[in-house]
Amino acid sequence: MVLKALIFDVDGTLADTERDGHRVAFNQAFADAGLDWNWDVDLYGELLTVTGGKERIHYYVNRYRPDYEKPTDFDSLVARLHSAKTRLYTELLRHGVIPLRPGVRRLLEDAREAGIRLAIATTTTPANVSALLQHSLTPDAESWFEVIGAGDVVTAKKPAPDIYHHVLQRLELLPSQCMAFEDSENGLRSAQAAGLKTVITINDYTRAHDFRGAAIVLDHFGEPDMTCQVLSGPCMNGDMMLDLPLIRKMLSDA
Ligand code: XBP
Ligand code: MG
Repeated sequence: MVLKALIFDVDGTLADTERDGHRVAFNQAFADAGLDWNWDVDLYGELLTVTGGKERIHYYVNRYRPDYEKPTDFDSLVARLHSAKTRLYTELLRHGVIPLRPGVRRLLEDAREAGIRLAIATTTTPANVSALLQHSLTPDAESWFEVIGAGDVVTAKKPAPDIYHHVLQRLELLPSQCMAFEDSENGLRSAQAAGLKTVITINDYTRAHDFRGAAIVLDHFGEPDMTCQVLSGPCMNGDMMLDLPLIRKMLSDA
Protein backbone atom coordinates (compact mmCIF):
# COMPACT_ATOMS: atom_id res chain seq x y z
CA MET A 1 0.00 0.00 0.00
CA VAL A 2 1.27 3.52 -0.82
CA LEU A 3 2.26 5.64 2.17
CA LYS A 4 -0.12 8.59 2.46
CA ALA A 5 0.23 9.88 6.02
CA LEU A 6 2.31 9.82 9.19
CA ILE A 7 0.35 9.94 12.45
CA PHE A 8 2.29 11.06 15.52
CA ASP A 9 1.73 10.69 19.23
CA VAL A 10 2.97 13.79 21.09
CA ASP A 11 4.12 13.13 24.67
CA GLY A 12 7.29 11.07 24.71
CA THR A 13 7.36 10.79 20.90
CA LEU A 14 7.76 14.34 19.54
CA ALA A 15 9.40 15.51 22.78
CA ASP A 16 10.26 14.23 26.26
CA THR A 17 7.46 16.18 27.90
CA GLU A 18 6.54 13.98 30.83
CA ARG A 19 9.24 14.17 33.54
CA ASP A 20 10.23 17.83 33.23
CA GLY A 21 6.98 19.16 31.78
CA HIS A 22 3.68 17.53 32.71
CA ARG A 23 4.96 16.16 36.05
CA VAL A 24 6.32 19.53 37.15
CA ALA A 25 3.08 21.28 36.17
CA PHE A 26 0.91 18.73 38.03
CA ASN A 27 3.00 19.21 41.19
CA GLN A 28 2.83 23.00 40.94
CA ALA A 29 -0.95 22.89 40.48
CA PHE A 30 -1.30 20.65 43.55
CA ALA A 31 0.94 22.92 45.65
CA ASP A 32 -0.92 26.07 44.50
CA ALA A 33 -4.18 24.42 45.61
CA GLY A 34 -2.70 23.68 49.05
CA LEU A 35 -2.57 19.93 48.47
CA ASP A 36 0.39 17.91 49.74
CA TRP A 37 0.38 15.64 46.68
CA ASN A 38 3.80 15.33 45.11
CA TRP A 39 4.64 13.08 42.19
CA ASP A 40 8.33 12.21 42.19
CA VAL A 41 10.08 10.93 39.07
CA ASP A 42 9.59 7.22 39.93
CA LEU A 43 6.00 7.52 41.08
CA TYR A 44 5.17 9.46 37.93
CA GLY A 45 6.48 6.54 35.84
CA GLU A 46 3.93 4.30 37.54
CA LEU A 47 1.15 6.88 37.13
CA LEU A 48 1.86 7.04 33.40
CA THR A 49 0.14 3.65 33.06
CA VAL A 50 -3.02 5.79 33.09
CA THR A 51 -3.26 8.13 30.10
CA GLY A 52 -4.92 11.53 30.44
CA GLY A 53 -4.23 14.02 33.21
CA LYS A 54 -7.68 14.04 34.85
CA GLU A 55 -7.82 10.26 34.75
CA ARG A 56 -4.31 10.15 36.26
CA ILE A 57 -5.30 12.36 39.20
CA HIS A 58 -8.31 10.14 39.94
CA TYR A 59 -6.12 7.05 39.78
CA TYR A 60 -3.52 8.60 42.12
CA VAL A 61 -6.05 9.57 44.76
CA ASN A 62 -7.80 6.19 44.65
CA ARG A 63 -4.61 4.17 44.74
CA TYR A 64 -2.19 6.25 46.82
CA ARG A 65 -4.31 8.56 49.01
CA PRO A 66 -7.03 6.39 50.53
CA ASP A 67 -6.79 8.75 53.54
CA TYR A 68 -7.91 11.74 51.45
CA GLU A 69 -11.53 12.71 52.04
CA LYS A 70 -12.95 13.58 48.66
CA PRO A 71 -15.26 16.58 48.56
CA THR A 72 -18.70 15.89 47.06
CA ASP A 73 -17.75 17.86 43.95
CA PHE A 74 -14.46 15.99 43.52
CA ASP A 75 -14.84 15.84 39.73
CA SER A 76 -14.92 19.63 39.51
CA LEU A 77 -11.90 19.92 41.82
CA VAL A 78 -10.03 17.58 39.46
CA ALA A 79 -11.17 19.65 36.48
CA ARG A 80 -9.93 22.86 38.16
CA LEU A 81 -6.60 21.30 39.10
CA HIS A 82 -6.24 20.05 35.58
CA SER A 83 -6.89 23.42 33.93
CA ALA A 84 -4.39 25.03 36.31
CA LYS A 85 -1.92 22.31 35.31
CA THR A 86 -2.54 23.00 31.61
CA ARG A 87 -1.85 26.73 32.14
CA LEU A 88 1.38 25.95 34.01
CA TYR A 89 2.48 23.37 31.44
CA THR A 90 1.88 25.60 28.42
CA GLU A 91 3.73 28.37 30.27
CA LEU A 92 6.72 26.03 30.66
CA LEU A 93 6.64 25.30 26.93
CA ARG A 94 6.42 29.01 26.15
CA HIS A 95 9.84 29.34 27.80
CA GLY A 96 11.14 26.69 25.41
CA VAL A 97 12.24 24.26 28.11
CA ILE A 98 11.38 21.12 26.12
CA PRO A 99 13.10 20.52 22.77
CA LEU A 100 11.90 18.13 20.08
CA ARG A 101 13.51 14.69 20.12
CA PRO A 102 16.30 13.90 17.59
CA GLY A 103 15.06 13.38 14.06
CA VAL A 104 11.55 14.70 14.61
CA ARG A 105 11.97 17.97 12.72
CA ARG A 106 13.87 16.22 9.91
CA LEU A 107 11.18 13.58 9.46
CA LEU A 108 8.35 16.15 9.48
CA GLU A 109 10.15 18.34 6.95
CA ASP A 110 10.94 15.37 4.69
CA ALA A 111 7.31 14.26 4.78
CA ARG A 112 6.07 17.74 3.90
CA GLU A 113 8.47 17.93 1.01
CA ALA A 114 7.36 14.51 -0.26
CA GLY A 115 3.66 15.41 -0.03
CA ILE A 116 3.02 12.90 2.78
CA ARG A 117 0.18 14.12 4.98
CA LEU A 118 0.77 14.69 8.71
CA ALA A 119 -1.56 14.13 11.66
CA ILE A 120 -1.51 13.87 15.44
CA ALA A 121 -3.23 11.32 17.70
CA THR A 122 -2.71 12.05 21.38
CA THR A 123 -4.43 11.89 24.75
CA THR A 124 -3.03 15.24 25.82
CA THR A 125 -5.07 18.46 25.93
CA PRO A 126 -5.22 20.38 22.59
CA ALA A 127 -3.65 23.51 24.15
CA ASN A 128 -0.60 21.42 25.07
CA VAL A 129 -0.15 20.26 21.48
CA SER A 130 -0.43 23.83 20.16
CA ALA A 131 2.09 25.13 22.68
CA LEU A 132 4.63 22.39 21.94
CA LEU A 133 4.36 22.78 18.18
CA GLN A 134 4.52 26.59 18.28
CA HIS A 135 7.37 26.89 20.73
CA SER A 136 9.48 23.83 19.93
CA LEU A 137 8.93 23.41 16.17
CA THR A 138 7.93 26.69 14.52
CA PRO A 139 5.21 29.32 15.21
CA ASP A 140 3.00 28.09 12.33
CA ALA A 141 3.64 24.37 12.94
CA GLU A 142 0.01 23.59 13.70
CA SER A 143 -0.73 24.20 10.03
CA TRP A 144 1.70 21.40 9.14
CA PHE A 145 -0.81 18.88 10.54
CA GLU A 146 -3.99 18.24 8.62
CA VAL A 147 -5.68 16.61 11.60
CA ILE A 148 -4.90 17.11 15.28
CA GLY A 149 -6.83 14.54 17.33
CA ALA A 150 -6.30 15.33 21.01
CA GLY A 151 -7.61 15.00 24.56
CA ASP A 152 -11.31 14.63 25.31
CA VAL A 153 -12.37 14.56 21.63
CA VAL A 154 -12.85 10.83 22.31
CA THR A 155 -14.10 9.47 25.63
CA ALA A 156 -11.96 6.33 25.68
CA LYS A 157 -8.30 7.35 25.71
CA LYS A 158 -5.31 5.17 24.76
CA PRO A 159 -4.89 2.15 24.89
CA ALA A 160 -8.35 2.29 23.28
CA PRO A 161 -8.11 2.76 19.48
CA ASP A 162 -10.69 5.58 19.43
CA ILE A 163 -8.28 8.47 18.86
CA TYR A 164 -6.70 6.69 15.89
CA HIS A 165 -10.12 5.81 14.47
CA HIS A 166 -11.07 9.47 14.81
CA VAL A 167 -7.92 10.66 13.02
CA LEU A 168 -8.17 8.06 10.23
CA GLN A 169 -11.78 8.98 9.64
CA ARG A 170 -10.92 12.67 9.36
CA LEU A 171 -8.03 11.91 7.02
CA GLU A 172 -10.32 9.62 5.01
CA LEU A 173 -7.51 7.06 4.86
CA LEU A 174 -7.18 3.36 5.62
CA PRO A 175 -4.79 2.20 8.36
CA SER A 176 -2.76 0.41 5.67
CA GLN A 177 -1.95 3.80 4.08
CA CYS A 178 -0.44 5.29 7.25
CA MET A 179 2.37 4.75 9.74
CA ALA A 180 1.89 5.58 13.44
CA PHE A 181 4.66 6.82 15.76
CA GLU A 182 4.49 6.10 19.47
CA ASP A 183 6.69 5.87 22.56
CA SER A 184 4.64 3.74 24.96
CA GLU A 185 2.85 0.42 25.29
CA ASN A 186 -0.51 2.17 25.71
CA GLY A 187 0.18 4.10 22.52
CA LEU A 188 1.24 0.97 20.61
CA ARG A 189 -1.87 -0.94 21.75
CA SER A 190 -4.06 1.96 20.65
CA ALA A 191 -2.50 2.22 17.19
CA GLN A 192 -2.42 -1.56 16.71
CA ALA A 193 -6.06 -1.92 17.69
CA ALA A 194 -6.87 0.59 14.96
CA GLY A 195 -4.94 -1.60 12.49
CA LEU A 196 -1.89 0.66 12.14
CA LYS A 197 1.72 -0.36 11.78
CA THR A 198 3.73 1.48 14.41
CA VAL A 199 7.25 2.80 14.86
CA ILE A 200 8.33 2.98 18.50
CA THR A 201 10.83 5.50 19.83
CA ILE A 202 11.58 4.68 23.46
CA ASN A 203 12.43 6.99 26.36
CA ASP A 204 13.44 6.51 30.00
CA TYR A 205 9.86 5.94 31.12
CA THR A 206 9.03 3.41 28.41
CA ARG A 207 12.20 1.43 27.64
CA ALA A 208 10.96 -1.64 29.61
CA HIS A 209 7.49 -1.66 28.01
CA ASP A 210 6.25 -4.58 25.92
CA PHE A 211 6.58 -3.50 22.29
CA ARG A 212 5.74 -6.82 20.65
CA GLY A 213 4.08 -6.22 17.31
CA ALA A 214 5.79 -2.90 16.60
CA ALA A 215 7.20 -2.45 13.08
CA ILE A 216 10.49 -1.31 14.63
CA VAL A 217 11.74 -0.16 18.05
CA LEU A 218 14.34 2.64 18.08
CA ASP A 219 16.08 4.64 20.78
CA HIS A 220 15.20 7.76 18.75
CA PHE A 221 14.60 8.63 15.08
CA GLY A 222 18.23 9.61 14.49
CA GLU A 223 20.02 12.47 12.76
CA PRO A 224 22.88 12.37 10.22
CA ASP A 225 25.32 13.25 13.03
CA MET A 226 23.51 11.24 15.74
CA THR A 227 22.51 7.85 14.39
CA CYS A 228 19.95 5.71 16.16
CA GLN A 229 19.94 2.13 17.41
CA VAL A 230 17.47 -0.51 16.31
CA LEU A 231 16.33 -2.26 19.50
CA SER A 232 14.08 -4.62 17.61
CA GLY A 233 12.74 -4.98 14.10
CA PRO A 234 14.33 -5.11 10.64
CA CYS A 235 18.04 -5.63 11.15
CA MET A 236 20.02 -2.64 9.96
CA ASN A 237 23.67 -2.70 9.13
CA GLY A 238 25.74 0.18 10.33
CA ASP A 239 24.63 3.65 11.30
CA MET A 240 21.07 4.50 10.52
CA MET A 241 18.30 6.98 10.92
CA LEU A 242 14.60 6.60 10.33
CA ASP A 243 13.67 8.04 6.95
CA LEU A 244 10.84 7.86 4.42
CA PRO A 245 12.32 4.98 2.35
CA LEU A 246 12.52 2.81 5.49
CA ILE A 247 9.00 3.81 6.57
CA ARG A 248 7.68 2.94 3.09
CA LYS A 249 9.49 -0.40 3.18
CA MET A 250 8.05 -1.30 6.61
CA LEU A 251 4.56 -0.36 5.46
CA SER A 252 4.75 -2.60 2.42
CA ASP A 253 6.37 -5.56 4.27
CA ALA A 254 3.90 -8.34 5.02
C1 XBP B 1 0.14 11.24 27.13
C2 XBP B 1 -0.52 11.41 28.41
C3 XBP B 1 -1.02 12.71 28.77
C4 XBP B 1 -0.11 13.65 29.49
C5 XBP B 1 -0.96 14.70 30.18
O1 XBP B 1 -0.12 9.93 26.61
O2 XBP B 1 -0.75 10.45 29.10
O3 XBP B 1 -2.02 12.43 29.68
O4 XBP B 1 0.65 12.95 30.45
O5 XBP B 1 -1.86 15.27 29.35
P1 XBP B 1 0.15 9.61 25.08
P2 XBP B 1 -3.16 16.04 29.96
O6 XBP B 1 1.52 10.12 24.78
O7 XBP B 1 0.08 8.10 25.00
O8 XBP B 1 -0.92 10.27 24.26
O9 XBP B 1 -2.87 16.42 31.37
O10 XBP B 1 -3.39 17.22 29.06
O11 XBP B 1 -4.33 15.06 29.91
MG1 MG C 1 3.25 9.07 24.27
